[in-house]
Order: sequence, then structure tokens, then C-alpha cells
Amino acid sequence: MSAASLDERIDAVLVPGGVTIASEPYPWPFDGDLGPHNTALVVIDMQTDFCAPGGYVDSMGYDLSLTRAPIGPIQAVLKAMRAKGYPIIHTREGHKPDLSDLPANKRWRSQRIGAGIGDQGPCGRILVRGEKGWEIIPELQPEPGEAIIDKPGKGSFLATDFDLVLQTRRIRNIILTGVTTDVCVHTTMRDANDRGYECLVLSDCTAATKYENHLAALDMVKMQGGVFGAVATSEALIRGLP
Ligand code: C5J
Repeated sequence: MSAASLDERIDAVLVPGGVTIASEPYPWPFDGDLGPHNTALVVIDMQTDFCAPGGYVDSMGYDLSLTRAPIGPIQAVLKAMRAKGYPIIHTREGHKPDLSDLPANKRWRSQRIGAGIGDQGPCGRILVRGEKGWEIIPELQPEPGEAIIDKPGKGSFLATDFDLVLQTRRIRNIILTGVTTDVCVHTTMRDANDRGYECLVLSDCTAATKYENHLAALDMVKMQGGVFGAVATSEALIRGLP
């Protein structure tokens, strides 16, 4: 195929008057169909357990400055997207108080590293719904009308109504933020991508418990022409958002 015919084929998918965000490895979304009518911001697991003192990540001994770094950039994106009327969806990882939705191996592994899910910690029982540690941090509190998805796993689709909420609002594009890049953000992005959602992850609005893993997770997205979607900065998103 000649270079010209390839360009023509790529241009052919762009909707008239479409808008894209400067991102890697391609301008996102692929067809330029971007607006509050079909695009949601998803803020993943910005809970005390993952990014505040006394929570799960803190109890495991990881550096909280890493998972707290996205707070400011997420605040800026929330402000811009709320002002333009984009749907906002928050998620929380956590288990039922009776732990009936906590797989034995997940509990065993967490106990093994000294932060047993379901056990008492400085912020209540670790990763248990209703406890202080499970709550979304004050800096990123959801506003009235914003959906909150409670999930027992790393992905946002398993055992939740996330897909129903997206379908009901006719969302096709998902902008991912939150923690951790290599675990809950990635699992959600991979699953969303397989379901046909067009995904963008914001590099400075996500973080991992190890910086190298954050970088590797972002890099994985960019392989194969954007195997799971695309990567942009919050600045590029805010600049390009219609
Ligand atoms: C983890 C998450 N890392 N929210 N959860 O266990 O990424």
C-alpha cells in the first residue's frame, strides 16, 4: 500500500469537524469524535488506602509521594471537564464487610506482606467498604451526580455496573486517571479496550507504587500502534478538549 493511500484511509475515519488530543502513538480519539456526548473521565481508586497515610499502600511500606503525585493534575482535569459538562465516574476498590467477595489468595498475599485485606489498620479495616481507608481522599471528592463504582477487583468491569453506566450514557471514549497505573488503571483499560471503548490514559494523572512500573505501563499502551489506546498529558488534554 502506498503512503498516500494509507493517509487517505486514516483520514477517512475522521468525523466532520472532529477534534483530537495530542497523544501517543496517535491523535486521540482515532476518529475525532470527542465531546461530552460520548466521553467520560474515570478517576480510579483515589482512596486513602492507596494514596494517604495509614492506608493499604502505606501499610505495605511504599512511597506515598508516588501515588499522591497525580492529585494536583487530576484536580485540574476535573475542573476543566466538569466546566464543559463531561460525565465523571469515580471507582473505589473494596470488599464487603463480611469479606464474602474477597478471594482467599488475595487475602493471603496481602497478609503475607503485612497489610492484610480485611484486617484492622490505622484507617480501619484495610480495603473494606465503609471504612475510613476505603473512602475517596478529600482532595478528589465526587460531586453530586457523579457516578461511583464499587469494585471488588482490580478491573472496573468485574462484578460492577460500570459497563451499564457507560452504555446508558452512550459513552464510547474513556479518559483514565488514578492509581495504580500498572494494576487497576491497566486492568480497566485493557478490559475497556477489548469491549470496544476508545481509551486515553493521562501520564501525569496516574501513578504506580514503583516509578519504573508506571513508565513501563504507559509504554505498553503505546505498542502495536496503540494496543490498548493512547497516552497524553493532562496539559494536552485540557488544551485540546472541546
Ligand atoms: C492495587 C489499585 N494496586 N487500585 N489496586 O492493588 O491499583
